[in-house]
Amino acid sequence: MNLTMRPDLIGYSLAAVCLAAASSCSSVAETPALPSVQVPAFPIALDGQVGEDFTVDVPVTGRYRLLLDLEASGPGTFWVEDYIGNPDGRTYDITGPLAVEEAGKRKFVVDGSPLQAGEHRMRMHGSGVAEAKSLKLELLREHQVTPLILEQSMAGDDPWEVVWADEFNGTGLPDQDKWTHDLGDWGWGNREPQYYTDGDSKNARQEDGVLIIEARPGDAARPWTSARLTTRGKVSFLYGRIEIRAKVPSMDGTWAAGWTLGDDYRDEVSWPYCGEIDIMEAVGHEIDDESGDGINHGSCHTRAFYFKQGNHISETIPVKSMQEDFHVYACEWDADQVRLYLDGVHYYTYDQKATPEAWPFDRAQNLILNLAMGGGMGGEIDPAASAEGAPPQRVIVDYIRVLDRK
Ligand SMILES: [Ca+2]
Repeated sequence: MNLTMRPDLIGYSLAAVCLAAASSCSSVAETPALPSVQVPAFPIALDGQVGEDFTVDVPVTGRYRLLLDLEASGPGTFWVEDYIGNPDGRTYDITGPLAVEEAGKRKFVVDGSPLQAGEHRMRMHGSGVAEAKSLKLELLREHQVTPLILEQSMAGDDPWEVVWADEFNGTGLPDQDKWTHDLGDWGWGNREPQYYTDGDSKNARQEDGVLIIEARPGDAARPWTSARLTTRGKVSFLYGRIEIRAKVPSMDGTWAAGWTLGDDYRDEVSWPYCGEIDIMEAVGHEIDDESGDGINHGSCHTRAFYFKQGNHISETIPVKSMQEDFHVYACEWDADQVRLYLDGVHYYTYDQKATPEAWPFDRAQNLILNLAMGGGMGGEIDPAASAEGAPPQRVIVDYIRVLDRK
């Protein structure tokens, strides 16, 4: 393993310490207001046919809250598209569907849309007749460059050695030295309905030696809450063996995942250029409720090969009793290949290296653990999941480890 401190971040920790010191004696110091943007192009008329374009100057790269005031003439569904006219022909939905049931005024609040600094051409879309009165963007959290990269040796024959791990032997919230929470409900690129909370132990906690990520039914504003943990902003990895020992839920609509995402990710336009490795990916509608038998999906997504253009390279492997029994979902990633394993059985290889668009895996990736609901892959959520007395929908992770060998 090699340690790399990013040269541009030397002094970063010191600055953070100074900020912390300033705020601790803060009877005089004030927390600076986070940037926000009131978009001047509004109001915008929507007639159910043609979306209107507008321009937003995003001040800093980070996650934003979008506040939209809308006056509708009747039922309809509205959403905001980013990167109009992008050259790769893709559609970037940064709000998910905003549904109006009847005529009247509505205020929508969407948290967490990741946006890069700079000028964005956006478009309002609507399936109904309405006037969008105003749109405001408020920075929730500035993007944090990951300060530490661990590079693993994959060359030798020695036994595997753990270089980084979370065994989840603590209690309460996940270890804040290892994880940050992605927050919000912007749809996560897949029109997923869950709100990912930040620092709520109901959705993510350590307990009895495991991490529990729990999706919970909520209210009309937040029909589901859950959690998505990432090592981004703390530590990321270049090569290595990654092991996730976990149980996943079988309820229809659940979508459990343990995966990596490239450090280059800033917002949806930087995906899948940044690369993604899906090590554990299981959806409830493919798991038998009685036996718990189902399948795991192993995939890599790159700009050359990814699911939205239908050519991603993916394999499935049957898994017994996924809900009741722990299984080890693993990845071995070196300079030439990404290989995936289920309980030690090799079932997947990605070795496309012809172009940088096919092989972003020479750059660091961070780890993510999450439980989504619905969306493109999770599918329709079983109403029984939110019924009174329904069993909790949980991903249970015994450990996640990164290993190398000399
Ligand atoms: Ca454990």
